[in-house]
Amino acid sequence: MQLAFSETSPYVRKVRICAIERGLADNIELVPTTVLPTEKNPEYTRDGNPLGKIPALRLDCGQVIYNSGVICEYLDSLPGGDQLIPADASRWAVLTQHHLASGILDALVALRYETWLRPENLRWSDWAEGQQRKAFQAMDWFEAHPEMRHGPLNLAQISLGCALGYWNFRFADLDWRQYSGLKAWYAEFSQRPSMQATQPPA
Ligand SMILES: N[C@@H](CCC(=O)N[C@@H](CS)C(=O)NCC(=O)O)C(=O)O
Repeated sequence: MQLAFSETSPYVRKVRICAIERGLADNIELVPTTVLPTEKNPEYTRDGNPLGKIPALRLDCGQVIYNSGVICEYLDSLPGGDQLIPADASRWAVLTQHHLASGILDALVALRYETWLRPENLRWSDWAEGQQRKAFQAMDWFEAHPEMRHGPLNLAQISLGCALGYWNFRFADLDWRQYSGLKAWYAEFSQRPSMQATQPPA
């Protein structure tokens, strides 16, 4: 399998962590892929994801699947280590929490584009503040629900770890350390070998 990849993408990181945790990483070749919402990558939009977003996973049969959550579900369907998406009644909670943590990423990635890519004279501070607010609202929920951080490793925890890692990577000055439960959890979670092996560049 081939994964369209960038070291800085937190969505790619989520997929890589799932692959490592399920013992599948050796089956995946990482293909460096440059994407930006303001520029077309003709080869990748033709042969990979027409939306021009990473990650996308090319299966050995040639089929391409994209969206990090869909790819993680696919990896979880393959024979490997413990399932990251439970099959029992907790499945829907885990998938919903995964979506919430991915929503932090969506807000932070949008904020990153707004503050780094968009020309200064076109920026809209209300919109940027709205994205920050969404991220903090989701953090409020995670802080108030410590039970999701315990128990067997699952996709929601991985997604939350990637969100906090991206937050530190791109927005070190936007402090989230007031969330003492999340801070303590992340200090431990970020030591997992799969998190260490997929850290964004310094
Ligand atoms: N919902 C998508 C989001 C993927 C995404 O936005 N990836 C960013 C890189 S971190 C990207 O491809 N940006 C390029 C663009 O938006 O055109 C997923 O979960 O895979």
